[in-house]
Amino acid sequence: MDSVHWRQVHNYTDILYHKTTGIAKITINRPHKRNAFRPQTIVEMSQAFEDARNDPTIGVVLLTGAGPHTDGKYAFCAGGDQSIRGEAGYLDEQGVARLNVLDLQRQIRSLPKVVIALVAGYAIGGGHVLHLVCDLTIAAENAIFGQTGPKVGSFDAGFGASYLARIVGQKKAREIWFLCRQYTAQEALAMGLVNAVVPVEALEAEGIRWAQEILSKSPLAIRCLKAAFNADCDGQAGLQELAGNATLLYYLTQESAEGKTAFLEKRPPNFQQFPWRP
Ligand code: S0N
Repeated sequence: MDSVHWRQVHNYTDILYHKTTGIAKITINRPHKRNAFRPQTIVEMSQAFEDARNDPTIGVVLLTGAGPHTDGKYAFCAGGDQSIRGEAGYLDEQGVARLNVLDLQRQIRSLPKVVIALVAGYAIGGGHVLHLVCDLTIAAENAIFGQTGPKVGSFDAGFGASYLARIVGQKKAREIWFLCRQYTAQEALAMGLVNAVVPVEALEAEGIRWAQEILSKSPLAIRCLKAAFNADCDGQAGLQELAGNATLLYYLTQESAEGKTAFLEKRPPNFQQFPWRP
């Protein structure tokens, strides 16, 4: 693997945001809470993902959790911060209850770049759903996966249920939610929940290796494939995303440009020059 130099992009309170050639890295930085998120964490993650989306030099985003904590334990993310859970969601600085992680889940899925979760330690509750909605997951050998909703008075009936079932199957998804057990990295690999398991000290290097392999491929091909995988699960919203990419590709053609140019030149378009392909 080429060694990389990470450049810090912005000073956030709850996350770290770094970039290197082709790759952005978002690190949830609340290890004292096992990287549980509060509304501010989600706002910052959303801003970083938006920045990565808008940066044409970035093709892959790594999502991970800071650690280990001072007690030696690792966490990717332990879900919503239960200490600030109010009656209608997680309270922000102004005391407004929010469930804004749902917006982030959609943002990650519709990001036209590849998002790889690097999971060391706990990926639990809403933190488990976060890795789930990433395109790929690389787990450290110490990773622990699970849902806690029915144990702690919450549930994710969106991607957390239906997309989980698409990945691991209906029976296993129901087991995960109904029993709230914890699963090892090897168990997660066996059920198709993660793509690879590596020693914790090799986790970031492995993520970079996968990212660099992806970066050598065609950006538009990867973009359309991601939209196609989403379209299979996301109904009209998924089709809209896939269709948007079809429009993007069409805009790039001379055939599409002829329609615009003819309009601006106040003449009839000459589409006869383009074939009706088989
Ligand atoms: C992760 C666990 C298993 C780790 O256990 P361990 O190693 O024994 O550590 P602890 O001593 O328990 O924790 C260390 C310190 O970290 C704090 N902490 C851990 N998790 C959280 C958390 N989620 N919120 C706040 N604090 C947390 C501990 O309190 C402890 O601090 P100190 O040392 O000060 O006591 C274990 O920690 C665990 O089980 N954690 C709770 C996991 C959990 O239940 N998470 C919430 C699940 N629910 C959600 O995530 C909501 C999902 C969601 O966000 C959502 C979904 C759909 C629709 C809307 C929403 C939405 O709400 O936005």
